[in-house]
Amino acid sequence: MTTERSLVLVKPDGFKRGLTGEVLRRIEGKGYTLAALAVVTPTREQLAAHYAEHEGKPFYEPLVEFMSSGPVAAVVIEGQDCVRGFRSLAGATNPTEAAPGSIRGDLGRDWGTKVQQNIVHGSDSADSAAREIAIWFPHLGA
Ligand code: YYY
Ligand code: MG
Repeated sequence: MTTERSLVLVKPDGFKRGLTGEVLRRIEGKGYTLAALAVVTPTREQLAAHYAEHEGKPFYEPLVEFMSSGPVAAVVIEGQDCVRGFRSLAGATNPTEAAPGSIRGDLGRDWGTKVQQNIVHGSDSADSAAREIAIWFPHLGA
């Protein structure tokens, strides 16, 4: 059994639409626990670190612009295989293609902008989770 942590963000679109509680309900309903929770308006520096792997891609600038446009809820979740498990709860990156039943499939859609406003971020590996948790919660140990 692998108990691990993942970093979840309720992005500015989800936060503004009042969907934070709905996302947390799904996380807790799945049996994951909340290890940390904060509301923050991301700085460009935080986003540059968080999205370093995407720097230089065509969607990078609009993504950083969108992500810094308002508050997000940053959440550290904990549970067995929760990195993969939350990615499954979140659904495919493009909300138009995300399966019904998933957060993005049920609640997101492509708003016709350059950035897919897809409600949530979830770490894609245990290594990414450790790196991202250090960005959003520097006081938490790995
Ligand atoms: O991990 P995930 O969020 O599902 O997707 P990534 O490939 O890591 O991309 C991060 C973020 O960038 C995505 O949630 C939306 C945005 N994005 C985009 O606007 N256009 C793309 N073609 C790919 C990603
Ligand atoms: Mg990703």
